[in-house]
Amino acid sequence: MNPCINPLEGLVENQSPEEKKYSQEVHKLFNCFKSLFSSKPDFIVKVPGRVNLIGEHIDYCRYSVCPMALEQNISVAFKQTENGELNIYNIDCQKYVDYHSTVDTFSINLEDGVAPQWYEYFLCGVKGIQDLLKEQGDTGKMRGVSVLVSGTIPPSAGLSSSSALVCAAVIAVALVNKVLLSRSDLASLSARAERYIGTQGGGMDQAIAFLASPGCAKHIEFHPLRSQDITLPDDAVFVVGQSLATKNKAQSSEFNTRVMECRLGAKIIAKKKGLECWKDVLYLGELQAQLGVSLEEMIEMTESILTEESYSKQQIEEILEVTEEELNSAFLTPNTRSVTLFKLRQRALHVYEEAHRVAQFLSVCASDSPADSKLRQLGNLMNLSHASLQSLYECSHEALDNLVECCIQAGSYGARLTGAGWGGCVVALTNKSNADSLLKHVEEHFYSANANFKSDLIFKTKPQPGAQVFRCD
Ligand code: ADP
Ligand code: NG1
Ligand code: MG
Repeated sequence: MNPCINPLEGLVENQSPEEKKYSQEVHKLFNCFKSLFSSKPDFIVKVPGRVNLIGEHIDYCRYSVCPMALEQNISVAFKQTENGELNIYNIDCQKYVDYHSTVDTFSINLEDGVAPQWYEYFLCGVKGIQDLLKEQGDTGKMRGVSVLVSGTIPPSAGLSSSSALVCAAVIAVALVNKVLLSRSDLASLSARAERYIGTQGGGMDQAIAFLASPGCAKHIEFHPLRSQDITLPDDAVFVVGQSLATKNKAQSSEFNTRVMECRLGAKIIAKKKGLECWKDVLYLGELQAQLGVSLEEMIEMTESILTEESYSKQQIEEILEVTEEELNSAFLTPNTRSVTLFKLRQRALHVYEEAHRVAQFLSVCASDSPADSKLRQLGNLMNLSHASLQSLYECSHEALDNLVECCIQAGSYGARLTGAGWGGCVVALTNKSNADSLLKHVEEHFYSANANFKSDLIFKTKPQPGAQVFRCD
């Protein structure tokens, strides 16, 4: 059983230098909150960003993933309000405008092709707790919050700034409403809540935000949500670098199109294999479980059943024996209804092969091979993952490919895009003795041509704990 978020965990004395560094951030946020609201916050919550080592675009197919939590985080100072008021401010008020509403009147307004407002990610968390209170038959008035948000996760860079913000909102609204949930339940609720922003994510980001442990990566499985420490080779160092291309996932339909392609591929294979429940099958992982076969067999089946390069909407309607209206309303999201061509084989092959790579990654970590051989095998799996995201899943970006290549030139065992892609970050595996020279090489060869180098563009990861709550006495 995972411990509950403990609101009584105070700002401790005798902190390590690392904690003191954070403590300065906390004090800055605390003081800004005091001057903004003329009273101190009740709590400050800190939620980490994450990097996924392997297992990309498979969480929403119910396959497991291997993320770790980062030092970069979203921190939110907050206090309960009277009359259900919501006052949402950002410390970077030049970039992020404030928002005022109430728990009864707020709304999340999604518009095709337009990035959501930043505070709408916070509102997703409010809505998540509101749904829970309704489900529980709570008829009392929901309490509101005044919040001040600050963040160090580069936004739209695949390190999960959006989920850190949603999870922080869930914690804040849960605490002022005296809702006590386990970390696993908070993660699942936050994953559902973030879907109000329009993206149909699988839950990896919210899971690691709550279930991370310091010093290690986690193997996260879904349905039901479970997590286990991954013992990485002692000498392994994971480096994360920004490609400098960004992508807001809720602005375009690409992320959801991938989710729908996986869903439609699963349904078609299920129907062609004669599964009675084919109409209910939503996930490629669920399909494998229903058929009771290995990942290798799923790969062969995908190749023999999904033979077309791409499928038109009409072809899919004919195969599934549904009308366009049924396809739109029962299977597709609002922002994927106008998609005309779906690449079902390529997406399903990526998913089954990537799920297989996750299993191989874990078995290499658990093996007693010599350290250097382990690093080579893990690096190779990361390279294969990137190649698959590039060619089968088509979610890479020229800047990501160049940065991956640059890391390999710098002696990395392997490198890949991390997070959803189409921009964002790369994660590269190296060893302790090569790590600094890799950073220098990438600074000189990638960033010198692209940007004024700042040391936070590329960094060695130090896995952090999951969400923490500090009480402000
Ligand atoms: P990511 O890969 O970082 O999760 P998304 O596109 O999913 O990228 O979400 C990025 C969005 O999250 C930003 O456009 C912004 O609206 C919101 N966001 C991220 N960080 C902050 C922050 N520090 N303050 C306010 N909003 C933020
Ligand atoms: P980012 O990189 O945060 O947009 C997204 C999804 C994850 C997962 C990865 C790809 C959300 C909130 N996050 O992450 O669930 O599918 O892409 O592996 O939708
Ligand atoms: Mg995101």
